[in-house]
Amino acid sequence: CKGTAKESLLLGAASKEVKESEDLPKGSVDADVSVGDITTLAFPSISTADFQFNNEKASDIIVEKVEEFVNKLENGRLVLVDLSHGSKILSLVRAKAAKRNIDSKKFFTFVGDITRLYSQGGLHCNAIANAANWRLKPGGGGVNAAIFAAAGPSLETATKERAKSLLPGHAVVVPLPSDSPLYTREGVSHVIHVLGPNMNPQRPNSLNNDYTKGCSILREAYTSLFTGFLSIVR
Ligand code: AR6
Repeated sequence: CKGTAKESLLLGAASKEVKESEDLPKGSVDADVSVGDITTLAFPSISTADFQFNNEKASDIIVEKVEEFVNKLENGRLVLVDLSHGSKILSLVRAKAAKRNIDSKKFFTFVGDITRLYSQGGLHCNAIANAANWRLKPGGGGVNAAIFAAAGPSLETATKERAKSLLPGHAVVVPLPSDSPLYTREGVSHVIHVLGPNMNPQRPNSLNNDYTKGCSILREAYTSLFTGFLSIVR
């Protein structure tokens, strides 16, 4: 899925090298950024911050689901993102992915703000995933607050046209209106909202530490997310 003419212009004008970090696996420098013909999904680790899901278990599920889906992407790649170089989930996933047969050009981790991956990190992502709340509302905290704030009010309107709420484990793909700063500045054409399992007793529908249910819902969440991304790529 090639970028639009507008995106290509944006990419051509602002093309820059990827800042390789010591955190990035070998090969991620090939995560050359400005390639319009590679479709990229950037996603945060669903449920592991505000929703308090166990990092070890979440990292197993991320690697399992990436391995299942990555080869279905002919010309696409998946990038797990977090804000800090000290991110526990990124290092767990990197270590576990390295032991599996996963192409490091098609899956890698990246440190940066998911709403600024192109303008600050030089990484062009066509789609970004949001760890949403069930009402699909702006605010709250974490990545949800950041994505809605960066996208501007048109994301809320576009989201409402697609879905009013989400069940845990489900995702909804929302095309981003072309007036959104995430589109014009970052080249993001789709936001995929996904609702993960909640282990935080202060938030709605807490699973009260039931990791049998929790793991099953988290698997379902990544399946819905990656299936949604595949529907854009095809
Ligand atoms: N860029 C990249 N990664 C981020 C960013 C960012 N701007 N902000 C947070 N992360 P969370 P959850 C990482 O809490 O656990 C919200 O209030 C973060 O470090 O956003 O699924 C919603 O409204 C972590 O690795 O999502 C829901 O109610 C990951 O993103 C609830 O939180 C997910 O952290 C969802 O909680």
